[in-house]
Amino acid sequence: MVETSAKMTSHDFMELEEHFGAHNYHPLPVVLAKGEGVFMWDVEGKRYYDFLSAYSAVNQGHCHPKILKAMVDQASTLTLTSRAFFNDKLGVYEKFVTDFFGYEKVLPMNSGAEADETALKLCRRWGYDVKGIAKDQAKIIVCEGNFHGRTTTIISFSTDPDSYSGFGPFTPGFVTIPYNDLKALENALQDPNVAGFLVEPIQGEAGVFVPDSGYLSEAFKLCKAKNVLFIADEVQTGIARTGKLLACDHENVHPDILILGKALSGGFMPVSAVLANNDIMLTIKPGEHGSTFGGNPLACAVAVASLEVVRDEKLAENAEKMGKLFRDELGKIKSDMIELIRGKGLLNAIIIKPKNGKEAWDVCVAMKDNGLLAKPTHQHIIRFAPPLVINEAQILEAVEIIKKSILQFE
Ligand code: IF1
Repeated sequence: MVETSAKMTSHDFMELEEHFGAHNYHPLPVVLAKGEGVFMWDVEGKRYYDFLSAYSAVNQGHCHPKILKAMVDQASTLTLTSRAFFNDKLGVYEKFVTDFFGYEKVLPMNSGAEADETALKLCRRWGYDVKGIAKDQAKIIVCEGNFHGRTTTIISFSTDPDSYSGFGPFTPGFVTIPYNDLKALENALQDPNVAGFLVEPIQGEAGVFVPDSGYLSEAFKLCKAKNVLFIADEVQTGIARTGKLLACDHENVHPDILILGKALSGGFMPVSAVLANNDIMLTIKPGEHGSTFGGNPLACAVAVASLEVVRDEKLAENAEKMGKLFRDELGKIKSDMIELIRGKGLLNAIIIKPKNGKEAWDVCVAMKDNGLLAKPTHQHIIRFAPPLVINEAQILEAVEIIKKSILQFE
């Protein structure tokens, strides 16, 4: 029996999740109750730097007042109509977001995985209707180490056994090539049934794997030469995280299909989007795709406010500057546990070399105790992705916490 009362401790809340929640996560032992800007507070009132930002969903900082106001105003006016009717927020948002990213059309969804699924369906449809691929023969090229979400089709082309094992049978029609390998892409593109190439501009789950400079622009060119759609999953890398509005902007690539999620709502609610031009987007006709919540007025109001914050507070510029400072300062820490520091803007990671049996998880627990939250990926990598509103003094203080935590194991 689990008691619930006003005096509940972190331990009690963790026990509740253990008892009543599915065991599909293994969180750090911290129970958060409040967030503001770059900080979060636990149930006992201890303050932490947030160096995960909910996997880059909270780029604008926790509970940003401008997004909060847009949300509360809209929530007290109209939240959901379904797409059976028009609403007075959707078109306004659609004009705003297509202008913002430079596309003719947007298709609104909710989660990142849904937007990826939408992009895959859209790509296949374009492959049949425009490119002329024979029925059910379309292929989409994907990369080893990819992460695009948890749906059955998406895990069908995951190369991570944790993601796909025991969940088959799988969706066919995907061709896997190594990431950051242009020769492999060129070879795979020889097949005339290829309709698209789906790629993360930086691989997040793979451990913030930054491809060689020139990879994205060359890959885009190779796709164009074979009339294949270049589809960028910027769910994690997009919306100022890497120091530009989009990670593809670093190489002046304008994807044929752009997938956004996470920070499109500043962390307030699930809002995702697929952007493309008319020749692609209009291949899907009424009744052929949709979602109850996609394009709801609340999401539209929140998304407009979230993007205005990114623009008005120059978050891409700040991410670029603070990211440089962060990597420079991290580089000064003298510890043989730090094997490598990599990243772009404020999407960074360190690779941890285990020492005396202590690995990335132990470093994250030590950082938590010292007041900074980050999460290991793949045992030996720690991702560092604070909200993009972070300032210089905060970066320096955070690096001190990281340093102190790593040096604990010397
Ligand atoms: C979890 C990772 C990050 C994504 C890209 C689509 C989606 C994601 C590039 C799906 C989601 C998440 C989900 C989160 C952990 C996380 C993650 F470690 F698994 F890889 F961010 F780095 N495309 N990424 O990164 O978006 O459907 O979740 O809204 O707990 O699974 P979603």
